Amino acid sequence: MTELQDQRGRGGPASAARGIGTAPVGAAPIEVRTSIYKMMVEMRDFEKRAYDLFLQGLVKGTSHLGLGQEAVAAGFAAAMRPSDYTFATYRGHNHTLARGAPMAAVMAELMGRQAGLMAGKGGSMHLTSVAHRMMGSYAIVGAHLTIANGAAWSAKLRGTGEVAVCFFGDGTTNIGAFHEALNLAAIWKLPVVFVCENNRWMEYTPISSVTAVAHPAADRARSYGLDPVLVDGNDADATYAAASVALERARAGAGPTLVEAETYRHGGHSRADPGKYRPEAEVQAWLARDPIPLYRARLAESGVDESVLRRIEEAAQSAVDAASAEAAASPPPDFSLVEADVWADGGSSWRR
Ligand SMILES: Cc1ncc(C[n+]2csc(CCOP(=O)(O)OP(=O)(O)O)c2C)c(N)n1
Repeated sequence: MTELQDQRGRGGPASAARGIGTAPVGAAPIEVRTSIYKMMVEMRDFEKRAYDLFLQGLVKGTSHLGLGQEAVAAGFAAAMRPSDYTFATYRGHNHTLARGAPMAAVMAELMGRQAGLMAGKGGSMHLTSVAHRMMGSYAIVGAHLTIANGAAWSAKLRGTGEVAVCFFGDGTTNIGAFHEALNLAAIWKLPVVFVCENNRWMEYTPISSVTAVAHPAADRARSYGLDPVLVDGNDADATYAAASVALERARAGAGPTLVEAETYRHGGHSRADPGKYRPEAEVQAWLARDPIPLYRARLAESGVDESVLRRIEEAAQSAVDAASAEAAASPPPDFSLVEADVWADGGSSWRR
């Protein structure tokens, strides 16, 4: 391996510009790869519909789409065991769906309906489903890295073999909690995988303008005694391969991994942001590397029949139609729920 372990399958526009080589990645079994494609198509259709429903005034509050970043969520989720934990940011729709949370409940949550994942009281930025080991979407940048450490420490003490996987953006690497969490995880050899989804922009600021190194996560790994891992985040085979290695390492007791997945958000930072501050050539270069058509072509090359791919796509559309209708038919949360789930005992008697 070179100084920077480059696990990227094809290399994005950025890597081409920097002349970083491309490394082949071991392909997963074809059933796993078609399931990854299915996940990505469902995420894409779900988020596009969520955006339409936002424009119609039906999705409430703010939301942050992961359009363009699906290969990170899908590749990792496919490699995880059902008992592993996910921690995500406010850009967490894809990660929640990837862990198997029902689409109708996620859509209803975005719409503030009682059938929502948290009875419509959390909304897009707080998606959580403990039953699916989706341990929350965190709006405070960096906060959840230390919480993921807690879950990993608990798993280690209990000897369960569970791994905590924590997703965050490139901007998070300049937050104190990032460094504290990485250091503690390394010292205690915690079974945790930190995944930086480097989409190059932290809100409206390019990460390159505020960071002294080219790879905001990978270039800092050595500071914690970890090997740098850089992966093409738009290549689902590459994210799956990187996830498999990191999860195995964690389960074997070898401690944390810090993965930097290079990717791009197709839209703006949050719901109403058109993202016009980004250079058009950059946007176009990344749109040309959309992870979904790339993966579709790769599967077709690998012998997956066109009819199979089309069935997956039609089924995803039908699932989103059904989920949206079910969510829209649900009422807003009943007032009686106002004090439910606000404290660990499910009530608020502790306040009195
Ligand atoms: C501690 C903290 N500081 C600032 C903010 C405001 N804020 C919300 S999102 C964001 C950008 C984060 O960028 P990044 O980590 O790259 O994630 P991305 O949105 O690209 O997924 C900021 C600064 C916040 N939510 N929390």
